[in-house]
Amino acid sequence: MGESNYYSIRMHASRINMHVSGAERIVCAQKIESTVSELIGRAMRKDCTPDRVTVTIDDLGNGPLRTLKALDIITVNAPDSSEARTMASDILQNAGVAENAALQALNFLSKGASPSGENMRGAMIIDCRTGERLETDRARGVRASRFDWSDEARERIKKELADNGLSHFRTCEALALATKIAHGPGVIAEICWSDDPDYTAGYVASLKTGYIRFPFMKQIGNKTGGRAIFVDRNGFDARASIDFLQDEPVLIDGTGKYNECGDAIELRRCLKRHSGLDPESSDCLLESLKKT
Ligand code: WAQ
Ligand code: MG
Repeated sequence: MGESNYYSIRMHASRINMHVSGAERIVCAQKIESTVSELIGRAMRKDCTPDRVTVTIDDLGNGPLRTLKALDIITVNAPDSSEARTMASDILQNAGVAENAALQALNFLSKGASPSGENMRGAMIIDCRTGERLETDRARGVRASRFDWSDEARERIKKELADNGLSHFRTCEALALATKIAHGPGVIAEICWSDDPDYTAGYVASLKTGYIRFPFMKQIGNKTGGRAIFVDRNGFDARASIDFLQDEPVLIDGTGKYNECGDAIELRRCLKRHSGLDPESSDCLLESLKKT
């Protein structure tokens, strides 16, 4: 393993063949050992002690690593999950998803998107016009992998989030994941909420809107969650897109801005104004929010 290389380190913990926790990092050679022990610590700290923990270390070679700036964040303070999901659907439509496709995704996510009615391990891939599911394995879906914050960007985002009352590790991780997914070839938008019954937050993300989080995307105690990635099949190369999501290493080395939005009326006004703006500008939604 060469000195100047980056390494992908992935941890997976299970109990009786059931997933308990997982995490991944991209680090330089000097940080391999400390990162491995940090990830093992995280695997063992769970209230549900795993009976198997695997750690995989892959040399990513010494080629240049793709770097990305994190999406901007907007917290929308919708009071409950039904309002949050309605607003999420509006945002998806603003990002280019057909109403029917957005509703299909919400429907699958609410009832458990795997054929058994359980949660999937990864994400659904959904045609943004027709709502068709395109992933070949409907239980596993597609898992985005090989992304991480640079040390500096991680410190900055952690502080920015903590200053706004968001200190749960999930927010930081989901933002990194959503940033990678949003940059996927053919990707239009993503929607997600956690399968953890104690974690009610979810988000809609796209290059156009940034990361729009809702503190209450489901009711507390609800064990159903998942992810849907909407793609535009015009000129779409499914292989290239899935290869990017699963395999291309990405380091997030820049942070975006943070803002809050009070209610549906404010968000609608802002989305309406926004739909006339340059779709290539990733922070224009945030900008138009400041003007409301
Ligand atoms: N790639 C694709 N899909 C995934 C991945 C992945 N790497 N990891 C999880 N999923 C899917 C899978 O279906 C899970 O059931 C579902 O997503 C939820 O995963 O405060 O914690 O790890 O702003 O439970 C969002 C809000 C939290 C964070 C998301 O997801 C915030 C979360 P979880
Ligand atoms: Mg989970």
